[in-house]
Amino acid sequence: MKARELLERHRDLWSGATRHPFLEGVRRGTLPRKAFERWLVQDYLFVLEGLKFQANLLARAPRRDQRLLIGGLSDLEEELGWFEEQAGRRGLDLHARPHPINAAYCGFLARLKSEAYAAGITALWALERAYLEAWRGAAPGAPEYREFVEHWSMPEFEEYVLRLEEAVDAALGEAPEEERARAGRVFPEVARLERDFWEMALEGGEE
Ligand code: MP5
Repeated sequence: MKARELLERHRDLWSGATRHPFLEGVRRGTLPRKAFERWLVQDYLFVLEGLKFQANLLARAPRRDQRLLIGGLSDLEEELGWFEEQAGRRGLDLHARPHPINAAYCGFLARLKSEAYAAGITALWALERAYLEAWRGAAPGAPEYREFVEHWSMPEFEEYVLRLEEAVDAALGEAPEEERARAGRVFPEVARLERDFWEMALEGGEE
């Protein structure tokens, strides 16, 4: 099994994760400001958890993936600073409670810390690839959101996602059958959680 096959196998779910009215609103500039702000605050909390998840993955990574994951971690830390700046500009408080949908996604990542590396690297690739496709689909984006579209559409980010895909293929290539199967189930879970995350941002529910 290769990473690409997972994309093909779950095409409908993947489409739900990467195309959403939230993103259409970003593209056209019709997204309610509240929805964007909700997404911004919740995504900051998600990235904070993502940093811990990735640090744990690095600790277990084969030698060949260490540089890639260290680079990713360093970018993530910078991204947190960028979120803080963006939130400050908009007067948003980042000390919010995670929305239940966000908490579910973070819980899923936390549980992967005690699973095989192949499952973890598959999840990381899937969630980064989801953002690459989602934000690229919103390009060029309304002026007020353009910086965000560009952030996850940069060629450097695409390159990172491609390197992660190679890491997934290598990990799947050497994992025992049971771990490969688990990685195969992790992929659609990420796709569902990504779709739910957009839904949460757009629909809100409890703050
Ligand atoms: C990413 C993200 C991409 N920020 N938020 C969600 C819900 N999924 C994926 O991760 P990164 O580390 O910000 O590129």
